[in-house]
Order: sequence, then C-alpha cells, then structure tokens
Amino acid sequence: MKVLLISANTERVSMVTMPLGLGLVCAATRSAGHDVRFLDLLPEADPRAAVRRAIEAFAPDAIGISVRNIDDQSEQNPRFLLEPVRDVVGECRARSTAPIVVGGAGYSIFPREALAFLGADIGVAGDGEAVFPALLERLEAGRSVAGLPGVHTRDGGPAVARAQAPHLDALPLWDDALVPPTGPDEWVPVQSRRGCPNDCSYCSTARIQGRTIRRRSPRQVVDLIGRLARAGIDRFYFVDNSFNIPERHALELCEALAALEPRVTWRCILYPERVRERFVRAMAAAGCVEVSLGFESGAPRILREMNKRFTPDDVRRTSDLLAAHGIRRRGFLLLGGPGETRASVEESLAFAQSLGLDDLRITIGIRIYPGTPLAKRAVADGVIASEDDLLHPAFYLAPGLEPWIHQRVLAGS
Ligand code: B12
Repeated sequence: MKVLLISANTERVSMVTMPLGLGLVCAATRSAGHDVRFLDLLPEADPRAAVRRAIEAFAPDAIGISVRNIDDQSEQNPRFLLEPVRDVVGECRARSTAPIVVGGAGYSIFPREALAFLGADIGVAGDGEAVFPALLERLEAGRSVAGLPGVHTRDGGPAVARAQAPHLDALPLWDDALVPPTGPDEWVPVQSRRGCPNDCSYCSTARIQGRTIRRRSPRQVVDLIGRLARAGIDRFYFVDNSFNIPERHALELCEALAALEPRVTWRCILYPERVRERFVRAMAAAGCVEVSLGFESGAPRILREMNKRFTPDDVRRTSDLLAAHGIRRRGFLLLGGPGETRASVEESLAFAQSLGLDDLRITIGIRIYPGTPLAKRAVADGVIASEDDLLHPAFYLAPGLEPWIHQRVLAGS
C-alpha cells in the first residue's frame, strides 16, 4: 500500500521535539513492505498546503497522523492544540478518500473523544509499531479492523484497551525519515523504556504507555546513539519517563555510553527517589549534562497528596549530588493541587529557592486527565462535572489561592 505518515505537531514550546514515535511506526510500516512517505509539519510555513502537495504527489491508499499534544497545559492561557490537527485531517479528507488513522501520546489519553473531535476513521491507543501494519493488512484485504489491540473506530472501542509490546527489542529503533534538528537547543530523542509504575495522582502516562516498565536492551540503544554520533549528532534526550527506574538498566546504559567514541552529551528526567552517589557519578561519566527534576512540591503533605514516593530531603540530596558532579538541574514545581494552601506554596517556593537550581519552571494549576485520582478529586470538589470528558483542558486549582498565587509566583521569579 502507499502510506502517507504525517506528524501534525507544530509546537515549539519548551523545546523543538522530533516525531520519534511516528518515525518508529514508519520503520515498522516499511518493514512490512509498504511504500511510505513521511511528512513532518513542524518546519512547514503552511501545513495545510504541505499536506495538499504530499497527497497530490503521492496519492496514498492510507494516511496515518501522529497526535502528540492535546494542549499546552497552561491554566492561565490554555491553548487547545487539536484544532490545527483537525484542519490537517480535514485537508486529507478533502483531497483523498484514503482511510485516516490517528495515534500518538496525546491521542492515547483520549482515544474515543479525540477520534470524534478530529473526524478521523480509526485511532490507535498505545504503541503503534505492531498494530499499524496489522491494521493496514486488514484494510488492504477489505477486512474489519475491529478487535486489534488499542484500535478504536467510530463504531466502537477496542477489545484490548491499549497496544503494548511486552519488550522493545523486537521493535524498530530509528528511521532515516527522522531529520535530526541542528539548532542550539535541540536534542535528539532516544527511548530505552516505556511504561511508568509511579502512579503520580495527576499523571496521564499510564494511559499512554501502561504501568509496567518495558525495556530495550541498553546495547541496542547505545549502538543507535553511536551510529548517530558518528554521523555528527552529539546531543540526546532520553524520553524515558524516569531515567533511573529501574536503576540497574540505567547503570548499564551509563556504562556503555561512557565507553562510546565519539562522546555524546545527554539530558534525562529523574525521579528523585533513592538516587545514589555511585549512580550520579556514572551518569556524569556517561555524558549527562542536564537533569529534569519534576519534584513538583517542597511540602511533604502535598508530595503525599500527589502520591510521590520521595520527600524534600530526597530531592535535596539528589539535587546536591547532581550539582557536585557538574550536572545542570532543571527543577519543576506544580502548584495549586489538592490541599495546597498559601503556606504550602510558600514552603515550596522557599524549598526550590534553597536548592540553587540552574533553572526552575513553575506551573500553576494541574491539568486534569481522565481516570486519574486527581480527576476523582476534582469531581468530588465540584471543579469538574463527572461527565466532563476533559479533552478540552480543565485544571485543578485549590480554592483560596487565586488571584494571590499568580502575583506571588510572578514576584518570586
Ligand atoms: C519526553 C517528553 C517531553 C520532552 C521532549 C524531549 C524531546 N527531545 O523530544 C519535553 C520535556 C521537552 C516535553 C515537552 C512538552 N511536552 Co511532553 N512528553 C514527553 C513524554 C514523557 C514522552 C514523549 C516521547 O518522546 N515518547 C516516545 C515515542 C517513541 O512515543 P510516542 O510519541 O508516544 O509514539 C508511540 C505511540 O504513541 C504511537 N504513535 C505515535 N504516532 C502515531 C501515529 C499513528 C498513525 C499511530 C497508529 C501510532 C502512533 O506509536 C509510537 C511508537 O510506539 C510524554 C509522556 C509519555 N509518556 O508519552 C510527554 C507528553 C507527550 N508531553 C506533553 C506535553 C503537554 C508537553 C508540552 C506541551 C509541555 C509544555 N507546556 O512545555 C511540551 C511540548 C513540546 C513540543 N514542542 O511539542 C503531554 C501531551 C498531552 C497533552 N496534554 O497535550 C504528554 C503526553 C505528557 C502528559 N502530560 O500527559 N515533553
């Protein structure tokens, strides 16, 4: 089949990201024998015109669209990012009769609602590498796609809620359609794990990747990084949910990275629980230059509300170790969740200040995702109605904090 894959993300907020997930779907689709074209809309000045040109030139039999972001998670000035994606779907529809399939991280949180909103034909929640080619095979044979893992159609949901490969080694690692960016703050994504067992009360990741950690052998990951490094790419971003979970896997990665020639630098996200000196030393030796520490609060009570398994002391210890080994620390506070008061906000701000971080990002109000303990709490507190599907962003902001909290955070930054 002729398959057109479109990465619909045009966001540059926080960092320019590459469509790694769609690239992996692309590699799997090629391996299954299809003729694939890849269109990344990020560099396109006129995305709809780019879609039009691609369809006219290629006349695809099927179209796959990747949906990364639903919104920008900003309570003060939320931007709903599915509207431009709906335009892309509309453009495909106007130019082609090919079935339109959507998937991606953002999509997977809201499989039914986003499918309806976008007006696509089929959606895939979860990993795309195995299901998308299986789905194409059925479409080619004129068979129903119903029943494939994670597959939603406009008539109904899936037999299996999410497509999830048990181990990542059999899946592709990369595709040459991915064009590494070259700007000064652009970091090529690599992934060595999927899934997150942490159960933070507000997080949507379990809906996207599940709670079970699924690994790729460190050897495979470092071979890829080595190949890209020899092609001149020396900055990488581990998009694993928590680089240090499990620690053993991360240590193996670090050891292999430390031995790599040419050397590379990288960033990652750490969960500040039980981070040991030996581990941080291994990260630094392996080329880690920056860590994102999403500790979110400096108030023990609020950390417990968020179901975090660490204390402010753990965060401080981790932060000090990173600083001692020359690794930049980017901290994150997420203020205004259940139980937050002026006093706990002050406690968090003072705590973050005392860490002497290289960078601190503060978010006010927590984006409510379906199926989370936060969503239940928001219904109980009358913040949202129980039937709210939450596709359009809704936020939890504890009563009594507004407007004070905005001025307070502004004054402190
Ligand atoms: C790492 C990460 C980041 C890093 C990115 C670093 C980098 N260099 O790429 C940083 C910290 C910079 C970041 C920033 C942001 N992020 Co972010 N990020 C993630 C994270 C943890 C992993 C994403 C990733 O790379 N996955 C790896 C690839 C391989 O997987 P994938 O893309 O999901 O693709 C697979 C499937 O989805 C599927 N698939 C993908 N496309 C398609 C297409 C088809 C047709 C099919 C069938 C299947 C399919 O198959 C793929 C392979 O299995 C996710 C959470 C998560 N666990 O998914 C959040 C996540 C994607 N981010 C999110 C958000 C909101 C943002 C920001 C807007 C936050 C902000 N305000 O700054 C920015 C936007 C950045 C941008 N310019 O787009 C949200 C999106 C949901 C939403 N509310 O919109 C997520 C889901 C987290 C959350 N809160 O729930 N992010």
